[in-house]
Amino acid sequence: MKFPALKIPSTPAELIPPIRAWTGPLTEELVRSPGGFGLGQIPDRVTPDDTTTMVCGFCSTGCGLNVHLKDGQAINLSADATYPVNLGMACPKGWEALTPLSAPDRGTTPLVRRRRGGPLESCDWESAMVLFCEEFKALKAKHGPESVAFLSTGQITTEEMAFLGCLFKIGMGFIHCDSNTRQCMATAHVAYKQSFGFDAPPYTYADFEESDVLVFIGSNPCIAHPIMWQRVMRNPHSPEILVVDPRATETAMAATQHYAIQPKSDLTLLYGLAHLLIEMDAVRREFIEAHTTGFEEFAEFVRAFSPRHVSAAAGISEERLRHFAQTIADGKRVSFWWTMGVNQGHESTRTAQAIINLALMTGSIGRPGTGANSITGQCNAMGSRIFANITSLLGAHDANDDADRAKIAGILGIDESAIPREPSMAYDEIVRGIAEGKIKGLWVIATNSSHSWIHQSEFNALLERLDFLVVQDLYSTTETAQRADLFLPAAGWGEKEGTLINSERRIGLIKKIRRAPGQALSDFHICQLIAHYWGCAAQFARWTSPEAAFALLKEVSRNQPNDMTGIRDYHHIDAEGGIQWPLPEASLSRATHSIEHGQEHDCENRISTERRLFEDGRFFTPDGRARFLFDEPRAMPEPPDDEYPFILLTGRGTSSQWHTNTRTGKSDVLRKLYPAHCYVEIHPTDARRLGIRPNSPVQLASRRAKIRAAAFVTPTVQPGQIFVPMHYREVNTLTFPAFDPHSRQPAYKACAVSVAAL
Ligand SMILES: Nc1nc2c(c(=O)[nH]1)N[C@H]1C(S)=C(S)[C@@H](COP(=O)(O)OP(=O)(O)OC[C@H]3O[C@@H](n4cnc5c(=O)[nH]c(N)nc54)[C@H](O)[C@@H]3O)O[C@H]1N2
Ligand SMILES: Nc1nc2c(c(=O)[nH]1)N[C@H]1C(S)=C(S)[C@@H](COP(=O)(O)OP(=O)(O)OC[C@H]3O[C@@H](n4cnc5c(=O)[nH]c(N)nc54)[C@H](O)[C@@H]3O)O[C@H]1N2
Ligand code: SF4
Ligand SMILES: [Mo]
Repeated sequence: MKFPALKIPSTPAELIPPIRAWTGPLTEELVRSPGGFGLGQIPDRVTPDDTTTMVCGFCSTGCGLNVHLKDGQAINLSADATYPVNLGMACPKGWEALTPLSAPDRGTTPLVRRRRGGPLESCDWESAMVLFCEEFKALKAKHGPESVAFLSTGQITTEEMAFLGCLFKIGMGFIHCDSNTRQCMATAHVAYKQSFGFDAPPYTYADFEESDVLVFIGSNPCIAHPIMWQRVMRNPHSPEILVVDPRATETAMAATQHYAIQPKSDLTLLYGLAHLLIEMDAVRREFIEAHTTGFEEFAEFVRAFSPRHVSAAAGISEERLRHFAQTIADGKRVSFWWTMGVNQGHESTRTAQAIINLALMTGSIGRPGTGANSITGQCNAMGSRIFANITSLLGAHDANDDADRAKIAGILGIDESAIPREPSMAYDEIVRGIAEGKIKGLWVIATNSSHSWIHQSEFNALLERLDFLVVQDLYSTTETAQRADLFLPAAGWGEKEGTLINSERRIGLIKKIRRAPGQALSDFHICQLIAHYWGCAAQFARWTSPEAAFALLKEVSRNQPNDMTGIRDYHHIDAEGGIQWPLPEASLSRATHSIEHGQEHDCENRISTERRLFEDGRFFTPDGRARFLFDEPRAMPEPPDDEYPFILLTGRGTSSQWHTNTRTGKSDVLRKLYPAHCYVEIHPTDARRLGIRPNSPVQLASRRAKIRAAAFVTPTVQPGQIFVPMHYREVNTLTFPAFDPHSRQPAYKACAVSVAAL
């Protein structure tokens, strides 16, 4: 990185004068003035001494939290009893959501590294912006528009994601970008798109309460989605709860049936269940004939998946397999739920579709208590899947369809030729691009890739090869930020406005209930600033505020399956307790019409709080039919052998830890609720054989790294398998970089390791 002459450092954070609200155009003068960023005022939708409701910014459940303010400062929060998602409940992270915002390592000014190996030093925004633009422009001029990429997130607002994607591709003229949603939801996205014609999780949380059979596959909601699990616990039908997980998780222990299958035998198991359901004649032929295609071929295909064959592959007795199938056959309202045990695998898309196939063949979709339901992860994974402008054109449009291009260009007020036609590389391809010297600049926003990406040591070594690395985060201390050439301090949840879309497609609002520290800016505002300095602000003249951006996104959604043109504005979302898509404008005018005729007093009451998709049996494919999609199962990419005889499973450890712990690690309360150092769950038989005692140190080794962990001797893992939570930095030094061919999602959940006492 070359370093231009810059005015560094700027005014220390504590000397910054009181912040004035910024309403005018983004002039150089305003930008230069540290007080000119419009950070300070609590918008008028929040009253300074009152309580306001907003959604939580951790997981995709999207709970409503009441934030209590005094003198314009958020002082406390509580779970909202009226919000339709959580009905007065919250998990430890939600209760502690304000604490991480006050952490001492918050970024308060931009930071720059003037020389390789040197420290990160404070600078002002103008210098940071000049550097950002000069470096990326120089790379573009020298190496072309494919030489700079960004990696972003499912954890900023929908408006910010959309702005970022448009700024990068349309304004700055680059092509390659992806987000941590690839690590998380890419499989569900591709599976739904191929099977249903659109990325559309069909359920509403009421389905947790209305099912009589719930099947959870590779999903541990007790830990990862505790409030969804509370909804299951409210189910009044004494449901059968089936859990498919190699581990006896907290969820499995609370279930009525646990199938501790061999890791990555899900696809075979699911085809085996389809085989048995056909054999038992437990399929709904009328539904299949009216609403699907490909069933006959699928039925022929699963003939080979005899109970004997499946039992051997999955490690489940034939008798139990039959019991599993019989439970589905006996259910009146069967729902299937899956999460990362499915999405993070080498054949994950077909596995997710094997679940979808079971729902289709039994007609378990479009009715209360049913569905093939992917539970999402991050607070705005759903926003990222549709509006990030990364893999598809904004709002799930097609960058090579002329009508779509014209529509988006018209809404954004830009020249259609500015929209690139080239597809973006996926996350792993961007990483490969760095290795091959094609990607030379990287901008990382709201993700901590240096901890969370698979085969971490390779990734971190590759970051060293970049000419310029920018990291935009709340904290300057993250593993990724510590490697940056330029760090941009971001405002977090609670310090900005915008919308998040939860697992059941509910659009919820976050509000600004406190000032960001120092000169930290919202990601939205940083995009405005970059547009200004890059010289493309004219293309973003309509993106004046998050709410103005939301109005654009509403238009983008018009006539799409996720049509949300019926949402009026942020106040409407607030008043409704969140609004699920779709809500086309037409449905709202019907409501208004009935008010005029005196049938309804309050049009808001017209929107039911729990809506599911496909009630009419029509899917989003061109012929309106869902597809049965399937493939032969393939062997695990790195199976255990003599040298590395254990299978390493990874995932969430406790409900108090969030991913790489940059936020949850800042709370004294949460830190008391989980082990401080990396631990490994190992079966007592294996522990005894290897001379490992409870709590003693062990070495875990894969072909890529060796790490140290404390032994947690427990029968919840099977012999020959171990589990390490993803929250500890070490874990991804071990993982093996294999990817599903359709979704390119990393197969985090299984690789070969050895275990030894230390
Ligand atoms: N507390 C907390 N909650 C979170 C998060 C967090 O970091 N902390 N993160 C959020 C995010 S982004 C996500 S994506 C979700 C993840 O939510 P989940 O997917 O429920 O959580 P994981 O623990 O990653 O994985 C679920 C289970 O998959 C199992 N598994 C491993 N291999 C296999 C296999 O081959 N087959 C099957 N059937 N199961 C297997 C693991 O044993 C694990 O119990 O959680 C969200 N909620
Ligand atoms: N081995 C293994 N690895 C895994 C997984 C696994 O199961 N096993 N799960 C994968 C999954 S599902 C996921 S989702 C990923 C998660 O991996 P990451 O996304 O890397 O994890 P986070 O800790 O959530 O990182 C988010 C970062 O964004 C910052 N941040 C928070 N809010 C904002 C904001 O508003 N603006 C900005 N600019 N920054 C913000 C936080 O401080 C934090 O540094 O990990 C993946 N990695
Ligand atoms: S369950 Fe998820 S959304 Fe609800 S309070 Fe906990 S972290 Fe927040
Ligand atoms: Mo995730």
